[in-house]
Amino acid sequence: MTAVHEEVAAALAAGRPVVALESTIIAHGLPRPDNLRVAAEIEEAVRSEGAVPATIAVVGGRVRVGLGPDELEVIATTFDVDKLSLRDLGPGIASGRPGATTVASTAYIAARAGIRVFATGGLGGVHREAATTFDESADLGGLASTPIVVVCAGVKSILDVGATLERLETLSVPVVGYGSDRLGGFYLADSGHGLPWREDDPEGVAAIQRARDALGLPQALVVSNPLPVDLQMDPALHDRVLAEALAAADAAGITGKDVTPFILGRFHERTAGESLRVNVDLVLRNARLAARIAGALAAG
Ligand code: PSU
Ligand code: MN
Repeated sequence: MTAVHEEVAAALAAGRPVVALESTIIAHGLPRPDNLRVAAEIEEAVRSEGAVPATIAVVGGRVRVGLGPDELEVIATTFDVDKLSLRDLGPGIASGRPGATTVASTAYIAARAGIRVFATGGLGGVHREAATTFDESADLGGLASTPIVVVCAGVKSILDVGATLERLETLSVPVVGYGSDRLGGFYLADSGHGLPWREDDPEGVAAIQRARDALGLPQALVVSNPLPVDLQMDPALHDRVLAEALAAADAAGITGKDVTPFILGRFHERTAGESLRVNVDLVLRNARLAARIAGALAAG
């Protein structure tokens, strides 16, 4: 059922650092045709810091932990790749169709394979209209039940970030700011929310995860790696496009798992390449930091 790529298997067996990467960002979060090139760049960013990348997806009826170039291409270029969160994994595998894994399902598969660190872009969470739609990402439940370090640029700024932080607190998911006391704002440097814990080097994060492991705590450790201000999207552009995208999603009756890809797609259409540039910058930064944290964990 699960096929671990031989380079990943060898690294895990030898205790060398491995970083899991998700595939929904490739299939549904980034525009084509850039997504295939970016997927390779994310893997290269992990390698540049001395770790082995393990991009996770469902291809050919099997869960793949580490993709070859052909499998990466299937995920990046196939029309209508399924978006598989945790509840979709069973049907998605049984269908035989290619499927991209979200934060929740990637984390689950990675942890089961023995991978300790995972890099993504921005976390899913509580949507802005959740009080009436009940739309909360399954990422929250996944993070509550999967022991792995998740490096992100905060919560996606299209969400209700404050409500998401409250839910993470309720679910006992720790959020640590890397080099900052503030939660990253995904496309923006600062979400406007402070964090209770901060670390300034990979060893500090590794020490936290070792302490958690020793206690058998089942949740993920979220590491917020905010973009520096000079790399963020222009906040005025962000707010304008977001308001327009939320209204468009509402008018088009978009619901369920289509909401996030729709709004991110709208950003890619309406910011003249700026959302792509920012999304790539933040995910490459997260991949490099994740590799350094995996290195620190492997060293200890
Ligand atoms: N980060 C990005 N782009 C993305 C995602 C994260 O920079 O597309 C994906 C992740 O796979 C995450 C998903 O799990 O968006 C959340 O979708 P939803 O809100 O439907 O749970
Ligand atoms: Mn949702």
